[in-house]
Parts: sequence; structure tokens; C-alpha cells
Amino acid sequence: MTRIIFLGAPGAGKGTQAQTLAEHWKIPHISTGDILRSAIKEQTALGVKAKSFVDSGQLVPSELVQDMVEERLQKADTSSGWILDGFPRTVDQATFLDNLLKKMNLGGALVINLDVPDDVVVGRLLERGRKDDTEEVIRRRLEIYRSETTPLIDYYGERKQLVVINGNQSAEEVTSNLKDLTVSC
Ligand code: B4P
Repeated sequence: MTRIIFLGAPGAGKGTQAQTLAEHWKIPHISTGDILRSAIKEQTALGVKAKSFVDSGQLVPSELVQDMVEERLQKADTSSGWILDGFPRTVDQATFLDNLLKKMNLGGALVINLDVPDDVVVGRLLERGRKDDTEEVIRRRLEIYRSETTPLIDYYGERKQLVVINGNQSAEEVTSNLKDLTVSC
């Protein structure tokens, strides 16, 4: 069973790589950002609550995202594993996920940190131009990433679950490095 978590700054290539590898390994790509954006588009109760946070580059309250992830990880298509992209983003979310996996009688996941310098990610996101890819919102997302998400590098490092990959290469080169990893966990 393959369980992968992608860490990395906004624009580090998490979504890009997770999608490619999920197709390669035939497991679902679970992106909390994509689920939130689709809930916002469909104006579901979750989407209405999440909209202002996503638009301004802040983290959506953890209880909303955690419920969403718990529900998604119970679906039948996860029986061979999954790739989580964008979750966890805080130590609280990581603790929640550890407890959830224990409750489901599953072991830990392999955590991949895609390492890319700030100036490179800002350039990539400005080029992408999603609604939350304006310079001001990108700067806020990066600040929140530094304060809330980088502690997860130590969290998973201490648990010997972490692998760091250089994300500052072409998408094809990053994919090739990732395919070389042993992924059974
Ligand atoms: P996400 O959707 O996770 O957005 P992201 O961090 O910007 O990463 P994304 O995966 O989209 O980009 P990628 O690096 O692949 O989150 C959006 C918002 O949702 C958050 O701000 C927050 O509000 C909310 N949210 C999500 N999860 C949450 C959680 N757990 N808790 C609370 N709130 C949450 O790619 C970026 C661009 O780079 C692309 O255009 C791509 O083509 C390009 N690119 C990728 N790899 C490249 C490479 N190697 N070379 C050149 N370009 C590359």
C-alpha cells in the first residue's frame, strides 16, 4: 500500500507531481486545495465557509479541512493507497492525521518535501495566475507556509518519514527523482 504526503511551499510543484505520480501508481490524488476550490465553485456549505480564507491566502480552519480529509480517506478507492497534496499543513493537522491512520489501522506515510527557493515559486505562481496567485496573496501564503507548515519538516524528520527532493528542476526531472523512491510503506 502506498501512502505519500507532499510538503512544499505554494508553487513548489506538489499538485503537479502528485497528479503525475497518482496516475503512474494508480492511486487517488487527494488535494485539499482542489476539494476546497470545487466546494467554493459549487457553493456548498463548506465552500461558503472556506471562500474568504482561500481567496486571501489564509489557512481554512483546521476542523473543516480535517472533516473533509477523514471523509475522503474512507472512500473505497483508497484501498491501495493515496497521495495527499496540501494536507497536513500544520502540526495540529499532522497529529490529527497520525491519530486517524491509527484508528484506521494504517501505518505512517512517506513524506516528500519539495524544496524550491522563494523567488522561484513566486515566479511560477505569478505565471499560473489562479485567483489566489496575486503578488500580495502569494506573499501571505508564503509567510503562512514558513510559520505554520515548515515545522512539519522537523516533525516528520524526527519520525524518520521525511525525504527531501530538489524541486528546482524541470517537472520531468523531479518526476524521475520521485519515481526512483521506494514507495511501499
Ligand atoms: P493549494 O491548492 O494546496 O495550493 P498551492 O500550495 O499553491 O500548491 P499547488 O499544488 O496548487 O501548486 P503547484 O506547486 O503544483 O492551496 C490553496 C489554498 O487552499 C491555501 O492557500 C489554503 O487557503 C487552502 N488550503 C488547502 N489545504 C489546506 C489545509 N490543509 N489547511 C488549511 N487550508 C488549506 O504548482 C504551481 C505552478 O508551478 C503550476 O503552474 C505548475 O505548472 C508550476 N510548476 C510546477 N512544477 C514546476 C517545475 N518543476 N518547473 C516549473 N514550473 C513548475
